[in-house]
Amino acid sequence: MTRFTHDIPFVEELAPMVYRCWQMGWNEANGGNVSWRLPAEEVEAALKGLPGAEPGPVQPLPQPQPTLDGDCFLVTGSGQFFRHAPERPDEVFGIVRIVAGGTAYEPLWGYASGGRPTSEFATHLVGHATRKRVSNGRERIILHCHVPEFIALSFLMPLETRALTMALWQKMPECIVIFPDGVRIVPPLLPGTVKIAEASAVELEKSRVISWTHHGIFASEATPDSVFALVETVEKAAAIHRRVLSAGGPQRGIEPALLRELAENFASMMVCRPDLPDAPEA
Ligand code: 2HA
Ligand code: ZN
Repeated sequence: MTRFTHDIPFVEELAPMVYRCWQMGWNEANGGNVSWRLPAEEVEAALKGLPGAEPGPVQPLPQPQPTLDGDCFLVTGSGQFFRHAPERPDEVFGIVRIVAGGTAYEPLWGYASGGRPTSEFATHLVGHATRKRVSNGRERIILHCHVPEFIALSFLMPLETRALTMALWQKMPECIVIFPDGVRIVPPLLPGTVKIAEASAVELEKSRVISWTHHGIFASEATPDSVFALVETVEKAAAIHRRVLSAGGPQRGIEPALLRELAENFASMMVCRPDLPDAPEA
């Protein structure tokens, strides 16, 4: 396989991951979006002297994000296809800087066909503001995908954070280690609105992974690789759970006692302690 290369190292790293999301069946047509918070100095160094790297007109943001002022983001464009990322990276992606105290953004590179950031940009920014604070700056990338098995569960299960989290944890031992913060549910809301952004921010206070009911997953992590792995693991557990439901429903699940042991043994690999039911009194 020929390796994808690009003058901007962040584009070189992200475009193959985005293409892989399409291959996985997670991002059909223009479905889904991704945004990556980048170190401003590294963006400046990468764009220096690059053709097409001209700051564009400053655009207002619907929700001010003062804690992101000065931050740069590599973001997929509105209406762009994940499938086209390696072929037309300068159309699929753009780089923007948050300016004016977090009330506006300035395009720095990309969106070559005259585009602009994804329609979900406001939600990505509120998500970044929340997760940057909660993770002390560790998390930098947010990925939104239309993952089919995970979406299917929003038609098959009660819309309850606890029930969904337990169902997924109880399907594979890795799950509680990889997403000990669980999966939190956002009710069905219109995509691209301030309302979904605000509802998402509430749930992102407590978890890196949220379910947009009947729509998809929205997940935050440190790197393209780690956010892909997080989504991949949740979707795998959702697939197992959906198969079990399709076969008549579970006869059993991984027991809470085993989940507690997993949480103890792998504590050093986990982002937090999982919220598990207490062990029964001996
Ligand atoms: O089409 O996925 O949520 C982009 C989207 C909106
Ligand atoms: Zn979507």
